[in-house]
Amino acid sequence: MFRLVATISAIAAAVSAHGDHQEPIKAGPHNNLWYNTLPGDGGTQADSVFSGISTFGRIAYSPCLATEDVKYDIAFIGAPFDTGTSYRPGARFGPSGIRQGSRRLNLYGGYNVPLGANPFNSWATVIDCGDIPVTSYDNAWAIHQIEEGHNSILMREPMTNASAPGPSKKGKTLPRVITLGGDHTITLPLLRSMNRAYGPITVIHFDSHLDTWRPKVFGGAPTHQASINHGTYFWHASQEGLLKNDTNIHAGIRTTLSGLSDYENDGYCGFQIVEAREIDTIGTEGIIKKIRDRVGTEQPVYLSIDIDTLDPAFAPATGTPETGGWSTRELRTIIRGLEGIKLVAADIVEVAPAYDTNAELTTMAAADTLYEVMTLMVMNGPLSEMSKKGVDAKEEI
Ligand SMILES: [Mn+2]
Repeated sequence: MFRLVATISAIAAAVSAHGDHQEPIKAGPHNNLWYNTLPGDGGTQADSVFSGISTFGRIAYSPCLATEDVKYDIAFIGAPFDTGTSYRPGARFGPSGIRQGSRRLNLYGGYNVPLGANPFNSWATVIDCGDIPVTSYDNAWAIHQIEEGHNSILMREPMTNASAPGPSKKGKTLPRVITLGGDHTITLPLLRSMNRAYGPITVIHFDSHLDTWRPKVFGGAPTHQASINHGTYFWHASQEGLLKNDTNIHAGIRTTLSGLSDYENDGYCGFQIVEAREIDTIGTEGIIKKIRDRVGTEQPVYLSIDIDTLDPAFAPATGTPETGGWSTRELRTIIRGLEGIKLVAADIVEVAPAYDTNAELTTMAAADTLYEVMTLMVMNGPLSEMSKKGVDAKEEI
């Protein structure tokens, strides 16, 4: 009995001691729980990293599509759509899976050692806007919903330097948007939205597949709607003039083809190809150089990442896995090599958590990859300042 009392006293003393160092929680449903007065577990004051509702990296949630009152510099938004998939469905659960996989990102504060910056503690206001409501019964309507939802978030005044000129078509500074897919079809409505803001845009595309297939080749196009899917969306984007001519590049490609004409068609769509196996000869540095040489640092760039860029050993939970891919370490290194490129928006797609390991390999890889992307965006400063920064970065190479 004495030992029990002594233990309780010790706990009470420890809680009291911690309480001396910690601001009391002022609001929230858990504010009366003594253990939430304990300091420093990396989460919000009301929750630890392993409790509470998931947002990307445990950043603040705001239902941006329901209100225009909230301001941000970088917004995460989910597009839970997977009815354009040719093989394994399930990417509609990608946004919630990636958020779950991202919980521990800022447990120790979130400082990115190789890039020397902290995307969770910077000039930028970063929030999670939740998901765009997407119907699973009508692809045409879903694609329309994704374009309009994305555009609503993209076209607002950012928190920082809202009145300064920026790189949009109208010369404005806009916030950046990172979209959590969703199968890769979503990139078509996202590029339509980007086109309304920036005009034709340069794309860096990480994938094991080309995704420029002509609809007759991929899926057979029995109807117009069937012609728009996760293997053809870049063909449509090219036809619609959404891609800036001959400045786009794929990296990580290793798919089988209907024939070499697929590569010719890819060139017509405005892409250069970096094969996954090139890493064996030119390494990550060689791949980074090819991408940088292709897109430069002067123009706005859209970044689209299919998680199947990674080998299925590292990311098994995806729609169309291809062996022979890069490791998570290699992809993260290559993405960090894009420092100084004007990333104005990004997506990560084809994360289908139902096929993941119990250890959350794929959702964790997606979250960590986006951590590199958001760090690059923060390092570039507000879009109003990107021109100067971009030139500086180019000179350093
Ligand atoms: Mn793919």
